Amino acid sequence: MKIEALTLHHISMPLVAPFETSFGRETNRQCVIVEIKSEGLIGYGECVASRDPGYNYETTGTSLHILSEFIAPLILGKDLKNAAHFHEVVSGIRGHHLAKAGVEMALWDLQGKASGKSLRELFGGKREKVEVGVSIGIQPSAQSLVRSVSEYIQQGYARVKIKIKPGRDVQDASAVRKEFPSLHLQVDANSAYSLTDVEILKPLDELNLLLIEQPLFEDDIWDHHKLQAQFKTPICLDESIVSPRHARYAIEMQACKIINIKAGRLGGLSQALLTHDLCAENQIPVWCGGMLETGIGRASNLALASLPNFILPGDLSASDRYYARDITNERFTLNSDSTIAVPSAPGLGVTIDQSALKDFTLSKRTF
Ligand code: OSB
Ligand code: MG
Repeated sequence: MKIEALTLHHISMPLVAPFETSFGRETNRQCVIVEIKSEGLIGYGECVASRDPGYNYETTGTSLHILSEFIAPLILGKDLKNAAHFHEVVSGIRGHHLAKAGVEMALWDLQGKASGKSLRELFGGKREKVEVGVSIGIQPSAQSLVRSVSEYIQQGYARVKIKIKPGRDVQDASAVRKEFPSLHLQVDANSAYSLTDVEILKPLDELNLLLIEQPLFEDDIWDHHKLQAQFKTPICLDESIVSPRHARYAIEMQACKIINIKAGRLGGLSQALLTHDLCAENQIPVWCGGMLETGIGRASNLALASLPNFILPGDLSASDRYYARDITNERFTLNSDSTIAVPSAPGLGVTIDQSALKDFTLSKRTF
């Protein structure tokens, strides 16, 4: 695939409701849409870095810098063997996985369009629809959280994740569990605790949770091992697993029993596929994480989640849970069995609403 032009769209989209985590609150979600021209086709990708360095060190600003100054010169005018080849081409750039993954997604979209195959087919995914859940941010009170959970259950979500932080953990989770005794429920701390907080977190172990996601530092694996040894509830790592190699460390250290897969965090879809396979070989179930994606990233996540070792429901909700207006013409809807259909058209299987993209654009640059 000959890379003829690269366009970066820095966008900001209003969320239907603010999303609050232990690291901050987002009302408008920023990201970078990557557009690549190759041999008469256009591929799109989504770089999921947000405005602030709260989830990890990357931001829309750092990704625009890395994409413009370092990645664009490495690929423009080049003839790449395929989408996965990109990972080798940029291997000299340390880190910046979210920036790299945005480009790789656009290349997979192109590879699919050129071969007439959907991403699901390219990945060898078996499912035509995937089980999904909803990730609910921190609410003003435990009471309003219970109300919010109840609304999502009514909409058909069969699995709920709630965000926790110090001071808003056991009480919130207990309130939800009390109201919904058999709900598939999990919590995500986004690295808000340290090992000295074990006593605070311990009551969570009695709430029959599916998993506890990333309680400790974003670059830690060893302390998670120590924590997992004290909990019967599976610990699931998100932030800490930044490559297939880190997944291997975590598995060898018995730091977790479940891994959250995000192509962005891992450095691209090729690395997400490798991580999926490694986890499958080691009987570690995985599920697809989310980063409040637009229809572009959501299509990519759905294709990924169609692979067999995606055993738990993903953080992949319907478009209307995030955005009143999206940048894809296609909107994803929830089926009554808490699933969403995997796109089947070539590539990502979505088309761009150009006027929406334009309306949400803060800046645009073509190389
Ligand atoms: O930790 O999973 C996370 C959103 C932004 C950054 C980090 C996370 C999240 C979510 C939202 O939990 C998941 C979704 O896209 O629905
Ligand atoms: Mg998480």
